[in-house]
Amino acid sequence: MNKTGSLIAVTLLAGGAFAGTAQADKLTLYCSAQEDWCQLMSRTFEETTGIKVNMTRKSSGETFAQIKAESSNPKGDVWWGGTGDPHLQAAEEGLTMSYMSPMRDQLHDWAISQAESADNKTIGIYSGALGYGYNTDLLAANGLSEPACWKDLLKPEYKGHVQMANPNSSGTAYTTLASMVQLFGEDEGFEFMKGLHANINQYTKSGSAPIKAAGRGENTIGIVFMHDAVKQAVNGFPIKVVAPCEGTGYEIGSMSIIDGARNEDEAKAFYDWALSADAQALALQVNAFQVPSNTAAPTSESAPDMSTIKLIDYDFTKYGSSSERKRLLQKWDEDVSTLPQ
Ligand code: S7P
Repeated sequence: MNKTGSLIAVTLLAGGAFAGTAQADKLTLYCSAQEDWCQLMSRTFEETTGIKVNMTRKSSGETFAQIKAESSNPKGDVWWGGTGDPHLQAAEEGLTMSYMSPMRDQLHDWAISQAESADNKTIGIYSGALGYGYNTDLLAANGLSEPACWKDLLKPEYKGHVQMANPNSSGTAYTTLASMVQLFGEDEGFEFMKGLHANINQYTKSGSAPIKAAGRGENTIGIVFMHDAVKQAVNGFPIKVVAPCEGTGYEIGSMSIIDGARNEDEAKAFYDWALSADAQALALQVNAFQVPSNTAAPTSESAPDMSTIKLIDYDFTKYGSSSERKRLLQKWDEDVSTLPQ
């Protein structure tokens, strides 16, 4: 059997059996989920297929920028994880390729909608709601009131106590910016971001860093995906998770094959495997509490219950478009990040 044929055999073995055929082949994986999850996915795929994985973890916006910079000589094969908006932008800019996985009929509608809106150049692998978390010990020690809404975070008492990532590098932070614009309207959304800026102690590169810092007691309030805050609480840190009272945005975490991938067959084998229930169940081993896109994959009892959270009707097509993402980021750079604190 030739290389392509044997990989397809690996991919299509029935009943979740991706195992068996040892390959001396390789895959370059760009990963934008949490480092521990990226490593577990890489290791398990290697063990399952024999395909050697060279994985690099970077935040969503950073990975998008890297794929764009490498587009004349692509080095990566698959981009797995990270918020859907930059995956959609990559699709629109021709940086990723169309692929119809045989695993598609096992997925939730929202995962397939993500693919359909981008000519099948990306697909949903998980979803999760945006919110924030705070360190209950630090809040009490500083005599601060308990925040429950987005607008609570503008109170002067929280000056220097709030952390979020930079929306240029981080998909989480871009989701925050786009969510505020959709929730409050563009003018009020940017007024909110300006007011928030006055209370921010640091814009981090990675989206989950603010809540990890809160877990360690180095920051009080972190604006993050709720599942990233739950992970800190489950790991034993004094973190309370907030679904903001006004409502909130959410992500469809995505996966794409890079256009011009040097290892296209291996990329498709990874893609199919990553959509399986078995691969998605690995999330629970690293306390990744997103909602998986495979309908048969288990969800933890600790995961935020999306049905009880007031979610906005996030317009992924608009806010994942190249023009809108560039415009909002430029406006944030010029009108918000330059303000004195
Ligand atoms: O895996 C956790 C998670 O929050 O990380 C992704 C995130 O985009 C990566 O971090 P950045 O915000 O720094 O880009 C999310 O997709 C995912 O839910």
